[in-house]
Amino acid sequence: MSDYSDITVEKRQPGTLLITLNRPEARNALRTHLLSEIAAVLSDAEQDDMVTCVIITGGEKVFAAGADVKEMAEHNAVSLWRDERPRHWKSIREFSKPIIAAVNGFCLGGGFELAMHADIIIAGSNAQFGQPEINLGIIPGAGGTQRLVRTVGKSLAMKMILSGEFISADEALTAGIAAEITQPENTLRRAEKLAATIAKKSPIALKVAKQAILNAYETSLEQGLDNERKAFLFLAATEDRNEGIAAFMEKRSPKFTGN
Ligand code: DAK
Repeated sequence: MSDYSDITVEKRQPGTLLITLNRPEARNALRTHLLSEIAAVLSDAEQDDMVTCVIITGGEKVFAAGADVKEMAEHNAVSLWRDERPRHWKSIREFSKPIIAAVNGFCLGGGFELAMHADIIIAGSNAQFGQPEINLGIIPGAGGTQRLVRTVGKSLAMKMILSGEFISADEALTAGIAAEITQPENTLRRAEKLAATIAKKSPIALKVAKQAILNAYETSLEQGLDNERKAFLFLAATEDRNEGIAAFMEKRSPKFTGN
């Protein structure tokens, strides 16, 4: 799969698709074309039963330095109004399968927002997270003000977005941004191991679980519990649920099909 200029895409192990941001000369800045390539890959992956889990990484040195500032300089209010990027972010947001971000080095601005679109962040110890948009006289534009506050709470979100200061991988772990920290050379390997574990689960249960968790951001506890109950009942009608329970009883590994 080499039809892309700003990313590389590989099926590295059963069930896992690896997307690597590939603009090292611009610290993987997310120009519109790069975002459109991610959206296109995810759109294909959504339909591909061979893909259960997606990893997004920027490599060992940098995840992404944010939106492409040189491209942004060409925009005015009207062109931003017509901008295609919100559509690409929407595609990423609506992808129904699990996404793991394997983050080393700078993870800034739109790059941090991309990582926060992922469901799990594995961070290298050299990772630095930040929303430096305020230094440019703007604010985060791909959900940063909303996702960060929901993840870390008001005080840290305010500190990061109002000051533009970065936080370390350790602070990101403590704040709940990252699920784990590893040595930078192991970040991708750890993400792949986790993806391999996830890819063995029922694809339909994974999607339902992801949606149920994301619903927690949208609803009251009572409504969320009600949604969970309905999702739980829905899964009770799936072949995968019968297979999972049968496999346990028969002391064998389940063979999930996503049905
Ligand atoms: N855009 C374009 N080029 C970038 C870049 C960026 N964000 N970051 C780095 N580069 C380029 C540099 O210009 C330089 O290119 P040359 O000068 O060699 O041609 C090359 O990458 C290497 O950069 P440095 O020499 O600066 O490398 P260092 O390792 O010393 O520093 C750094 C790395 C990441 C700390 C530094 O480059 C930096 O501070 N970069 C800018 C970070 C930043 O301000 N990011 C926030 C951008 S604003 C929206 C959605 C999202 C957004 C907005 C709207 N909508 C849907 C409406 C998001 C906005 C943002 O993310």
